[in-house]
Parts: sequence; C-alpha cells; structure tokens
Amino acid sequence: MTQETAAATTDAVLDREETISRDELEALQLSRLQHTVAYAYDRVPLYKRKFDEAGVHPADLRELSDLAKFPFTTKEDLRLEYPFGMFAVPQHEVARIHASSGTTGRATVVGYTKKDLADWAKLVARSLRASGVRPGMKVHNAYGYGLFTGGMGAHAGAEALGCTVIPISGGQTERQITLIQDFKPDAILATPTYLLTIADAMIKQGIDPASTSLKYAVLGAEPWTEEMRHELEVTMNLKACDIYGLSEVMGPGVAGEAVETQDGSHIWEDHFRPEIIDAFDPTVVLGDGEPGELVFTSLTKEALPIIRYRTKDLTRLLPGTARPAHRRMGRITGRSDDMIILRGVNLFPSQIEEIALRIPELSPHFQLELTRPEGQRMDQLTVKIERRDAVTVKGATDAAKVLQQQIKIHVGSSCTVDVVEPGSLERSNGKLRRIYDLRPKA
Ligand code: DLL
Repeated sequence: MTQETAAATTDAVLDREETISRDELEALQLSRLQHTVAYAYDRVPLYKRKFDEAGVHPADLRELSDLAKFPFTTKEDLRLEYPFGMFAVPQHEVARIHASSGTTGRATVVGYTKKDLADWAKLVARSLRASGVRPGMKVHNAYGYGLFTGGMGAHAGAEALGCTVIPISGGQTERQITLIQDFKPDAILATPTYLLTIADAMIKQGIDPASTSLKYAVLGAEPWTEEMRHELEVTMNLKACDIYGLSEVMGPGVAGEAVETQDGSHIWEDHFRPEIIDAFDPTVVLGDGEPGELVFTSLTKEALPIIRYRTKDLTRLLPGTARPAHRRMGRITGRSDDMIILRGVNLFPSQIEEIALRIPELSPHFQLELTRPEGQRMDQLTVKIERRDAVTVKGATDAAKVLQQQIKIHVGSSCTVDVVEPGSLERSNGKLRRIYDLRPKA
C-alpha cells in the first residue's frame, strides 16, 4: 500500500494523489503530459498528421499552458479512424474494447491495456469511496453491461474498492426490486433517471422506496440537477452523488463527487488534464469559473491516449474542496449537441427539470417534443409532464400554467405544457431520451 496514505478528514484511506498539493499535482501533470503528447505523436498516425499540420511538436510542450498550442481531437476523428486507428499499442496488448452505441453514424471504439484497466478501476474505486461507498459494502450495479463503459467500469471499480458487487445491469426493474429487497445492498450505481424508474416501480408495488437498505447512490452517465438529487434523496432516503466520465476519455470515474460536500465532481487530475474552451471559438481557453465546453487530455493512458478531446459537455471548472488539489466541475448544464434552439433561444432539458421539480404538483417524468405545425415557419416546444399521483387534474392544470410561465421567465421560451397521466410516459432503462424532434426533416 505504498500508494496510499491515511487522510485526516475522512474515515477512508485515500490514494496518495488525492492528498498532494496543487503544486505537486501540476508538476506530475506536466511530466505525464509531456510523455503522453510524445507517445501519441510517435505511435498514432492521426496525431502525427494533426500536430505536423498545426506546426507543433511534442518538444513545444514546456509548461502546462503550452497544451493550448496542440490541436483538438473530436468524435469525428475517432469515427474516421474506425475501428482501431487511434490505438497506440498492438492489438495483442489491448485487453478490452468498449464502444459507443453509435446511433448517428459509426460507433466510436475505445481500447484499454491491462494497466489502463487497473488505472480505470482505481479511479472508479476512488470515486465510489469519495461518494461514501466503503470496502465490504454490497453494491447493486444497475449500469448497463456490455460495450457501454458504465456496467463493467463501475463493476471493476467496486471490486477494486473491496465491495461485494451485484452485477444486475440495467432493465428488468421488477427483478432489480426483488434483489434490492433480498440482498439488502448498501449502495446502488445507476443513471439518475433509472433510479427514478426503480423508485417509481417500488411505489407501484406498495414498497416504500425510503425503507430499503440503500444508503448511497452514485449516479451519472446523463445530466441531472440538484432538484433531481433532492427528489431521489428524499424518496429513497439515501445520499446521492455524481460520477462523471465518457468512453473516449476512459468511462465512468473521470470525476467523482464527495459525499461530505456534495458540491460537484472532483476531476482526477493526476490522470486527466481538463480545459474549458469557448464552444463557439475553440481557440479561446477560458479561465476557471467561466462556463464553456470541457476538453480533456489523458495523462496515463496507454492503448488510447487522447489529446484535447472536445467532450461537447458544457460546464465550468471550480476550485477543489474535499480533495483540494483536484478541481471540481460544475454540473453539466447539457451537451452542445443536446441544445434546443427555439426561436433563437438556447434551451437544455436540465433547465426544464430544474424548474419543473420546484413545482410540487408535477413529477420528474417529462419529455420535450419539438414540432413545426403545418404551414408555420416557427418551431413549437411542448413539454409533456406527468402529474404526481395524489394531484387532481384541476391542480395539475394550474401547475401547468405555472410551469409555462416559469419557463418563459427563466429560459425565455414560450412553450405549451401538456400534463399527462402518471405512468403514461416512457420510463428510463439507462440514459433517458428527453427530446423528441418531430419536425419534418429538411
Ligand atoms: O456515460 C460513462 C459513464 C457511465 C459515466 C456511468 C458515469 C456513469 P458515454 O456513454 O461515452 O460514457 O457518455 C458520455 O455522458 O460526455 C456526458 O454528456 C454524459 N455524462 C456522463 N456522466 C455524466 C454526469 C458514460 N455525471 C457522456 N453528468 C458525457 C452529466 C454525464 N452528464
């Protein structure tokens, strides 16, 4: 256990890198960054080509801010290099492959060496521990197993931490409930909307979701709000923390939230160097605290080093708190490609979630429908939202008016609100689709 040291502020044993000073961390980042950039240049033709075209060389990276001279990597690059063109090691050194579902175009394929898998497990373990999970606890893992990084990534991390893992995967909600009742797990790992599905199904079965053995939930893979945290914590009587990540950069565990502060996920900066750029003018690197698009460079990855990957996730960098050297990320407001532009106003589903959950008569189950009525040039947004079970139709109609007004005030968009029957909207099995674009295709 040379890597570990006891920390003063928690009952857990932390990794040494969680407790180092910012100066020490930045020195580590610089040496790892210099290595990664040279490694990528030497081993991945795409990086060599891009660096040469941009007129930069790994030797130009003398301090951390020099990273801004290097070109970005995008999802499109990974797609063009499909399947293995971005791998920096021969195939026999790749221990595992994951891939995105690829709903639009080709899947993005990512690979891991044995060391990458060990680092990944360590970072997920670190994230889970930060969120309150401890060795010896039973962990119900409802992230989907398979090519998606959520299931196996969370699984390996919980095992590495020393937990008993229940690898149920996503779906089969009735069965999930039976196992929660019978196995009495301490923690659950799921997307926030899937945990909501489970809570909802428990209520339908006459089980009080607050009565289970669950004490911690570690939730991610999709945007969620403080209002959703409150909803889940109260309904299920547990502590809910965020976990963030993406396949191209690693998978879950790029960042994790501390249960004692619940103030956003700490990015594990000994393995990833984050930047925030202006999404509209990517040449501009923004300062801490300023909102923009999150960009990551991996510092230790062997199979798939990734340089300045544009995540499309919109957030900002905040100073570290529970892990002072590691900066936090603000909540993801949305993805730039999930943004609805309605008559010139930008809108994200998380804004609707935030507003709707402050109205007691309305449930967290909603969908956004975009239409363009016949003969009209303007797009129309309809928010379909379920009323809470105990609320009358009249009560819900009044609540709909409030929601409509609040959206107009806080977002600036006019929309129609359609309150629907409890249970009538599709439930999440993992990552929930909120936006239904029904506009005629151009
Ligand atoms: O969703 C990895 C993951 C699995 C993270 C389980 C956390 C838990 P991808 O399928 O590649 O990987 O999707 C990555 O999901 O760019 C964000 O847009 C979104 N996302 C992930 N975590 C969060 C989060 C996994 N905590 C994309 N909050 C990312 C908001 C998140 N969005």
